[in-house]
Amino acid sequence: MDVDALRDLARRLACEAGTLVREHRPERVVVAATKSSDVDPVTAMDRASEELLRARIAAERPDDAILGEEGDDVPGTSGLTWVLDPIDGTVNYLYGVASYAVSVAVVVGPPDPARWTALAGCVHSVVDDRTWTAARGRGAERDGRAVRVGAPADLATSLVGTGFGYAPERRAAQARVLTRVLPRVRDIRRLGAAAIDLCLVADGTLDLYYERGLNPWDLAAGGLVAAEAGAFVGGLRGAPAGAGMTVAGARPVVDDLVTLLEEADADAAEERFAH
Ligand code: LIP
Repeated sequence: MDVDALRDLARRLACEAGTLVREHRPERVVVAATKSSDVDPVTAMDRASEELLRARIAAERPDDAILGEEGDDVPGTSGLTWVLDPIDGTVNYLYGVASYAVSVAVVVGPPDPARWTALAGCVHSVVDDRTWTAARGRGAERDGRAVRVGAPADLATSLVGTGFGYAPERRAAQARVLTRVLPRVRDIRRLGAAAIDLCLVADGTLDLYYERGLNPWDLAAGGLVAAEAGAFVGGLRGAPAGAGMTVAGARPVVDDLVTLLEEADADAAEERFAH
């Protein structure tokens, strides 16, 4: 696999879709539809960005499969799957909060974070044009310069990113976990786009990150960027990163966060607490 060529293609696709999103943002963005809940929006631009990405991949890599947030899965014969988030941070895009990105990754194996091997990826931050890239075994970059994960002294002085799901029960459980985490860290940042959060861990802007409920397209590219920058990227109780929990950060401090989240049952099914 020429992972450098795959990384360069991921960058080109993410930046092209990012230009579309930036240059064609309407004065007033409206919700085109809702998905998993009334507050889980999709906009016309989410769909347009994904259509562009799919068209380019079909033209340049016709044998590859596609797994995208807004469209149907496309099967392939090459064994490679492109994992697409056309706008990660859609609520931020909707309100004009400047933290949303196009995320493009390519993986080999089953299109499942627990079993795939990520080969290359790019996260392009639309508003400020920051672009993080990574290729397996080749390290991670931001705007063409190598990045390394920060080395926080301890959990108590760590700046931690996190996020919340779209379902009320999920949020109630995440709020409960937050009451256990907040007293134990420097502070929390809820920036609203997991792909960017993971890349901010990669370049040391955030010390740690955790979130329950991520979809494959939220973590595919950002997770590789963080891992190639030297971060641990995984779940709880030895599980891989995925919907159950995604945690990222430098060892040994990230291990203290993992322990805290395990003690707080942060990966427990919400029903356990819905009373
Ligand atoms: C978002 C994630 C974010 C999470 C939101 C949502 P979307 O993805 O990036 O971290 O907190 O609930 O899942 O829906 O904007 O692609």
